[in-house]
Amino acid sequence: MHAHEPSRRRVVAAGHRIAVILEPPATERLVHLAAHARVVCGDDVIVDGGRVVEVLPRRTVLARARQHHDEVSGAQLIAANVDVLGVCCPLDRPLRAGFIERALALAHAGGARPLIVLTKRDVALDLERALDEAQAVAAGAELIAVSAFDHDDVSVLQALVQAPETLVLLGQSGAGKSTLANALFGRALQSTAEVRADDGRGRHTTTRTRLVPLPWGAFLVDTPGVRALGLATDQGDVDAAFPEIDALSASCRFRDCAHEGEPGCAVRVAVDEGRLPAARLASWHKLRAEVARLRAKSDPLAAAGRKRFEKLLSRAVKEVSARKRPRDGGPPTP
Ligand SMILES: Nc1nc2c(ncn2[C@@H]2O[C@H](COP(=O)(O)OP(=O)(O)O)[C@@H](O)[C@H]2O)c(=O)[nH]1
Ligand SMILES: [Mg+2]
Ligand SMILES: [Zn+2]
Repeated sequence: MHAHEPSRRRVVAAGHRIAVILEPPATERLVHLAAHARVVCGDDVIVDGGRVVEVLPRRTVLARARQHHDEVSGAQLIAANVDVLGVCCPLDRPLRAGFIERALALAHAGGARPLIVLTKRDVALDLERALDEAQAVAAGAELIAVSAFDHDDVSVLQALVQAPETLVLLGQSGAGKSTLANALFGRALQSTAEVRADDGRGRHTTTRTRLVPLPWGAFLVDTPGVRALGLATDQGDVDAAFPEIDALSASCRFRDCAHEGEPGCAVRVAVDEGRLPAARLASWHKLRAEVARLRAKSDPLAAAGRKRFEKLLSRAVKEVSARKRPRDGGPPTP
């Protein structure tokens, strides 16, 4: 056995200069991060001698626009390598189609596969109606209705997240995320307490977002921070969440038609003829305006879209990999 052999590990939680990694078969270990290394929950990393020496390329990211005094100041990474974005909408209250549309744009921006999960099926106000309304905005995303207390329902969800895929559940408070997470986990998850550690220079904590291994080999990102998820997308991501509007706009007279009353607007015609719900177009306008506003505030993510975002991410990755590995087990290179 070589104690210092570099090994590939998954990050459970990360903080300033420390991270918790999964250590097979079933333990966790604290490792050090270089000073400016940006590592998040779900990252795949190379660990050597008790420190993270490389962050492997991220397949997907879950990010939100960082808000500071009402100003957008960049993208905040919440988790990496999330495969399935579970968009939770409770059936015990009216469906919020706008939330689904927003989440779909977010999924497209980060690369995760959206899965619409209508929760609390057992106490649904009007299941058929909710299914119809959700289907109307699903934009091709998979859609299921579940009760967290029904074993068969939970199995359906489980089958949609195959090992070693990673699931995150998004939704408003009370949507049933925790109850569903516990059902998937098989027992009550511990509350997402911060990990505190002392690296010899002071105390450090990780974020409350944590990666939880699920019994069948898949993973769950358990996070409290997705309730007020800002829109971290670009116009193309919004269009991806509204494929029928995107398709109609090909027939608009102007290539850059904003569907705001321009002559020859095929989208307006579709609304007038009842082929496109007016609320759908209103949502599209709202999200497009929001993205444009972010762009105006020169948010680095919204400003140049996904390409620029990926550039920022790869820079973050290089920051880590470029650091020289100390030969001993000393503190991380500053
Ligand atoms: N009837 C029913 N109640 C549920 C279900 N899932 C969650 N709840 C209840 O809804 C409330 C909020 O659930 P919780 O998981 O805490 O929501 P969260 O805020 O999204 O984590 C709790 O009282 C749960 O017991 C379900 O499938 N059926
Ligand atoms: Mg909860
Ligand atoms: Zn138009």
